[in-house]
Amino acid sequence: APGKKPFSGHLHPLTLVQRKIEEIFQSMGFSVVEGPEMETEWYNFDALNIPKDHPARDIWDTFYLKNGLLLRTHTSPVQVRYMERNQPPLKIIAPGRIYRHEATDASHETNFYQIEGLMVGKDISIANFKAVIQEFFQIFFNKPIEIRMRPSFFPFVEPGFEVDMKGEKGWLEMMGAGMVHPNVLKAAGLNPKFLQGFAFGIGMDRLAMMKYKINDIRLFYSGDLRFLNQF
Ligand code: YSA
Repeated sequence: APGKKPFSGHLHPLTLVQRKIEEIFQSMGFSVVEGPEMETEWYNFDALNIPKDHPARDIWDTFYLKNGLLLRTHTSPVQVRYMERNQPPLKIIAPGRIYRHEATDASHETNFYQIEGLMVGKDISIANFKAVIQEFFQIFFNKPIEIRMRPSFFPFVEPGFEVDMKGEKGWLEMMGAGMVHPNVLKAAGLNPKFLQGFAFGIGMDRLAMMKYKINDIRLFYSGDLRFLNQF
C-alpha cells in the first residue's frame, strides 16, 4: 500500500503571483527579461531623464554602494538596457526586486517587487496600453476589474499617469505609466521621430495583496509560517 506522501513545501505567494503575471503577459506576446539589482546611476536616473539636480531624485532616494553602484529604486532601468540591445517592435515585461529608503507601513516596504512593462513600435498609443492592462487585470483576477487612469508625473514619460483599481475597500494605486519620453528613447539610441510606445511599472506586492486579500505588505517578508502555509 502507498505510504503517506511527504510534505514537500510550497511556493511563496509572491512567486506564485510573479509566475501568473509572466504567463498572462507571455500569452499576449510579451517576452520576460531581467536586469541587475545593483545598478548604475546612469540607468537608474540619467538615462530616464532624471539628471543629478532633478528633484525627482528625492522621491527615489536610495542606497549607494561602495563599489560606485546603487540599489535600483525601480525596474525602469531595464527599459533602457533592453532598448539599447534590441530593435523595435519591442514587447517586454521585466519583473524584479527593488529598493527604497523609506518608512514602512501596511502598504509600503523598503524592498518590494515591480513588474516593468514596455511596448515600442511605430504607432503604439495609450489606447494600446489601456487594452493590454484591462486584459491583464481581467485574466489575473478572473473577473472584470474597474480601473481608472489619473494624470501624474514621471520624468521618463510624457504624458504620465497612475492607474488605480477598484477593490472591496475602494481605489488602490497599482502602477505608474505613460508614453515613453523622447529623451529616454534617445538615451537608448532609438529615434523618437519614428518610434513611440508606452511603459508601466506595477507594484507586484500590491497585486498579490489584492488577489489574496492581504492587508499588510510586511507579511510577505515576515517568514511567518502561519501566514505562508495558507498558499
Ligand atoms: C512609471 C512610468 C513608466 O513609464 C514606467 C514605470 C513607472 C513606475 C515608476 N518607475 C515607479 O517606480 N513609480 S512608483 O514609485 O509610483 O512605484 C510604482 C508602483 O510600485 C506603485 O504604483 C505601487 O503599486 C508600488 N509601490 C511604490 N512604493 C511602494 C510600492 N509598493 C510597496 N512598497 C512601496 N514602498
